[in-house]
Amino acid sequence: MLTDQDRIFTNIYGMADRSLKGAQARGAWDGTADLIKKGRDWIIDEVKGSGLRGRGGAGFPTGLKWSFMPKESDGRPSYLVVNADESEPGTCKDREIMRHDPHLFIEGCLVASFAMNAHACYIYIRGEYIREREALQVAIDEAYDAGLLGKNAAGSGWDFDLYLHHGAGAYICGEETALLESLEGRKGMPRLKPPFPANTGLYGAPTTVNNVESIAVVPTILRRGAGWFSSFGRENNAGTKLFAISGHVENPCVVEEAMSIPLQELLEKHCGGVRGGWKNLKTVIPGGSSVRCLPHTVCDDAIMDFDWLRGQGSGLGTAAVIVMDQSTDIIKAIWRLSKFYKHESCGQCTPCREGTGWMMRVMDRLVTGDAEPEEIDMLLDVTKQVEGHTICALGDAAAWPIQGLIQHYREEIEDRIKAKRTGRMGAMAAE
Ligand code: L3W
Ligand code: SF4
Repeated sequence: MLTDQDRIFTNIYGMADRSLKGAQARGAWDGTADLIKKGRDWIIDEVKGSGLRGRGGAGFPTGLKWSFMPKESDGRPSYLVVNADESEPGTCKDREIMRHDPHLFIEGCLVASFAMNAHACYIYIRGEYIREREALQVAIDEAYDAGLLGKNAAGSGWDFDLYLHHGAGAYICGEETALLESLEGRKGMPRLKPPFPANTGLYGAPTTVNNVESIAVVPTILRRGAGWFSSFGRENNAGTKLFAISGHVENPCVVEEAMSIPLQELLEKHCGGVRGGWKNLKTVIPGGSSVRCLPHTVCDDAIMDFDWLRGQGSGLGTAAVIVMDQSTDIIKAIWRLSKFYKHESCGQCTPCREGTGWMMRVMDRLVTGDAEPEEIDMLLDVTKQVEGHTICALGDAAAWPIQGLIQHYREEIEDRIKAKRTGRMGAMAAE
């Protein structure tokens, strides 16, 4: 269990002063130059040793990703790009960092950029986050005025500039290569990987794209030590983590907890539990909408980390925990996600462009019970044709929630089709 002293984000609810002065009083920008003077290898080794895995959805080891960046310049600049496009349904954790604890994040941008030999960092923030970008810009301006950014940033000897770029509201721009396209001024469409951004990223130069939370935790990891961070959670699932809990709980919230906390403990300790009690729980989507749901029977033992949830065919994703109680029409809930993915598909690859439309149209019929029973297996088959056959992960993201629905709630779908048919036949007999 995490105590208040263990929390990295001390102003997540905006109760304290978020200005530079307030942030410094809570420990931000403490000894930044000393951290930088310990050198690149030390920083990357500490991040590797901490076990930090990317907080944006994929859970890729952060230190390893940084080590893909070239150590020496080949004439091209290196860039850090921070993905602040936070668009995954249910996800609102980075928003709290940017509006209430922006200085920890900005300090992280400097330290991480130095470790990757980058003199410039771009933060790509989603268009709808208007108040957040205002708060962040105020903090960036404060940091420049105080000499923490710019030439000889924070007295470290490293020249560093930080730019805030506003997105325009497309989910796909949260995919790292679509984000880079958008940053370069083109339509946000994912690129084929490889090459990975570490090799050919922004403007063709070596680039690392990291999530806001991944970057914001780094200064504290360096100050308190890799061993401190890795003491939370299970092996390979280390650290503290922001969870965004929404849906049918008494008090939805964003909270920093230890990784690997049991789901029931997370909900009962911080959210007042499931509306109507634990037995009233129907399902949980544990990692933003792009993963398979967990039925109640699995939720009883659920551990909130990358490996446990993957073992159940689901995932931690962005750790946006969407809770649904027994009153939920689960078919309709997943149909709504299908509609979302169809709308957000960029359309450049056929399985996703056509598949998301197919899936949504069958889901339309499942919701009303107007489908033929054999369409359930046909829909499952379509999800398999989409999964793993697309340029980016949006295709998988559209397929997995439907697979979870059919895996865990097939009976409910069949009952609805049966009820509709019986009703139809009853009406025909009455005629
Ligand atoms: C160099 C290699 N770099 C991998 C890098 C790669 C990327 C990271 C992870 O995200 C997830 C999906 C959803 N050499 C490398 C390499 N990298 N191999 O590591 O890469 P990857 O391909 O595993 O994932 P991804 O395409 O970056 C897909 C989740 O993201 N998702 C979440 C969306 C979240 C939001 C939000 O609101 N925060 O939008 C959406 O699909 O779960 O697992 O940097 O370059 N050999
Ligand atoms: Fe675009 Fe979908 Fe293909 Fe991704 S999977 S590149 S969103 S069409």
